Amino acid sequence: QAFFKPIHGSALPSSSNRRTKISVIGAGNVGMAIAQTILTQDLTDELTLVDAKADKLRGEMLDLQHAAAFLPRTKINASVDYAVTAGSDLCIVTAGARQIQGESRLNLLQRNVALFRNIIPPLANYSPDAILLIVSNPVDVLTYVAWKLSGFPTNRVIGTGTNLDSSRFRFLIADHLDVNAQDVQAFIVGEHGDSSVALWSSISVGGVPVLSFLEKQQIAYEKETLESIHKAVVDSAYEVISLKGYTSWAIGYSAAGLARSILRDQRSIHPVSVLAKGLYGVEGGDVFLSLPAQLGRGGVLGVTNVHLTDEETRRLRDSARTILEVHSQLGL
Ligand code: 6V0
Repeated sequence: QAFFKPIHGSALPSSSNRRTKISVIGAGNVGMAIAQTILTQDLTDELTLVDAKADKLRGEMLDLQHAAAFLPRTKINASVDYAVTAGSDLCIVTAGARQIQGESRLNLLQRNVALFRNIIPPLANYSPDAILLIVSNPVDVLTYVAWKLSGFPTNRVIGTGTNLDSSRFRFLIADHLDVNAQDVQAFIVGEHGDSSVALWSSISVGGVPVLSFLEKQQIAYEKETLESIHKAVVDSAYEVISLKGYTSWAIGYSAAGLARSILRDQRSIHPVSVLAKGLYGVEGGDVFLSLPAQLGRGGVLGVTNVHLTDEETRRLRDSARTILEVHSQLGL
């Protein structure tokens, strides 16, 4: 009962079976912002959503499907059953427990680790060749947990890490200099959160290294000014959450950009959470934190050898220590 008739002398060709599939786990504010950015940017042939709340999930799926006439063609599925994720190329995990009033961060983390025990093994089971992209917070610790629970090689387990912090950083520098944020190369590395490290020494705008340019022009800059920009980055998430209750659009674009680099083998460099042990002098155990990493179809292809000042190296190691302390509290 094909809708089309074959032209004379040929059979109807079946669709190409080289299809890409992305699964998004957690259809909350963040998961849906990621899903909608992926759809509008035409990044996949198939998009699958999983959440624990069946009604909300079906509502979100139908709402997206109803936009089909306005979007590139993408098959959209959803289920509470992980079987729906089978054969995914990329699984993006945004599921997370909400902090209960008065609950400690550690307790919230313990609940999220328990949640990951129900999420990661079935994902790994149904898509043994997938790349895992972890978004749920605290993202560095949970990326480590996902790596352990999946048994995947380190190149296929990535946390969104400071990709978003770096985008906020680039926005603030661009705003300060009145240039386009896309012309600002600047990285924040380390923990996604309070102990993140701004790499001031390697910032460039349109190929011009900013700090050495200012020094050559004998333009004085105050260390406090730089610190205040970094502080504004760290405070950004708290500010947005206090104003609208959650953050969603920027992490949506951030995660979709990573999905593009991975699935389209862009080999672009992003500050994302990777196993950092042995890199930049990070020692003391298996720790995931953000470093500028090259991403492609194989996942993490390598970590760039960016120059760090002694101070930046020291701060990065402190950031690693902060994350490792959490590991030890959790008994990981
Ligand atoms: P949300 O709106 O509460 O959504 C979480 C979703 O997870 C809900 O729909 C839940 O039903 C679902 N969920 C809970 N348990 C399960 C389970 N076992 N299986 C499947 N689904 C489940 O939260 P929101 O979307 O705002 O945030 C999600 C996570 O992203 C949080 O941990 C945030 O802290 C984190 N973010 C991380 C960012 C980053 O840069 N890494 C940025 C923003 C938010």
